[in-house]
Amino acid sequence: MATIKVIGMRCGHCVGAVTKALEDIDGIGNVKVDLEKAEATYEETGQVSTETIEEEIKKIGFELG
Ligand SMILES: [Cu+2]
Repeated sequence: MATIKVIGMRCGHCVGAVTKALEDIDGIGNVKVDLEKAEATYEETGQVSTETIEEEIKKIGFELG
């Protein structure tokens, strides 16, 4: 289980967008996003780099904390 900070989420739509973006990355599964904590947790089901995660999060308008 890994935890990342995601900056910029304001509502359930943001949570949904971040959840989907992370779920769509190969090597990531079981994503849970917490709006109040500004955190996402996930399981690593394969090799995935922080750069890949950062890129996908930025694409949809958020930043890693
Ligand atoms: Cu939102």
